[in-house]
Amino acid sequence: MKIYIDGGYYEKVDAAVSVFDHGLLYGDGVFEGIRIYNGKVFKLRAHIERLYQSAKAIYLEIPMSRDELEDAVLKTVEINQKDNGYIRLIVTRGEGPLGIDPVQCKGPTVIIIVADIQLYPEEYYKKGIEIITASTRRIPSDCLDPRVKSLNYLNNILAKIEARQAGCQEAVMLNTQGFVAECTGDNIFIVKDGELLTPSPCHGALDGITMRTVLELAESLGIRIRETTLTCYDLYNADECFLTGTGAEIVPVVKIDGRVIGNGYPGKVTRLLTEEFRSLL
Ligand code: PXG
Repeated sequence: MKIYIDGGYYEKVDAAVSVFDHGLLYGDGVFEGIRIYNGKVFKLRAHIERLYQSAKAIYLEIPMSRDELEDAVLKTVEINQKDNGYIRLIVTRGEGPLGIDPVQCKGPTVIIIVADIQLYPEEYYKKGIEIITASTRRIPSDCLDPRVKSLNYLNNILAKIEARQAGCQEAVMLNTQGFVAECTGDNIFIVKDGELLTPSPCHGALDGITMRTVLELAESLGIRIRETTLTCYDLYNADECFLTGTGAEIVPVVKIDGRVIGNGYPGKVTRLLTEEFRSLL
């Protein structure tokens, strides 16, 4: 495995950043998770764009152009000879003094890791998964815009622990008003009366690239779509529910907080969108 750090390539054992890097000290940085399918990087430009927008929102200037970063990602994939896998692109504030003020940081650290992806077992896609609502809320958008994919995932991690303790893989996170935002690492959709509904970023969701892809697919299939306000009541009474994310792709949900969703099996719209999504890869 060859890891890119600031223009150089390092073996895993030698790939290191300073303990004074503000990414480590304060979670001060941004990242992307990207898939490689059959030798092709999926939606690379969209991920690069989101990374730059996250960085801009936190006053972090990435020390290379979008084209240069895209080339660096493609070169790292090529060097690692990965036809199917996962790319973690990270930009931290870089090394600086012990203190939150980033003014004396030397400059951002850019890291590209190409690795294997830990996939959900196929059974989850066939049968669907059970999820819970976490008591840990999503950080309100008036504190940190949910579209910033920052290195600080603490509240998502706390919600993930709640999911695990309940014997589930994922948890729904509500915003501080009690509306559904998303899951810990996935966006959430429901189907109700033939319409496809998902919370919008203004409710606390990351502007997911898989979410956008699914909305586009649905539109092209003539399915009515709406980014809207959802409550737990809406989830419990949905005809279908599924999650989307770079890691999960599209995973059906068949039980939420002990309530069976629809008939308890992955629904028709979910299966159709999954088929269409897989045909893109
Ligand atoms: N919400 C959150 C909070 C996320 O972190 C998504 C939604 C889905 O977005 P995309 O753009 O991927 O459709 C994410 C993405 C991991 C991992 O290692 C997590 C994500 C992506 C890739 C890997 O757990 N989260």
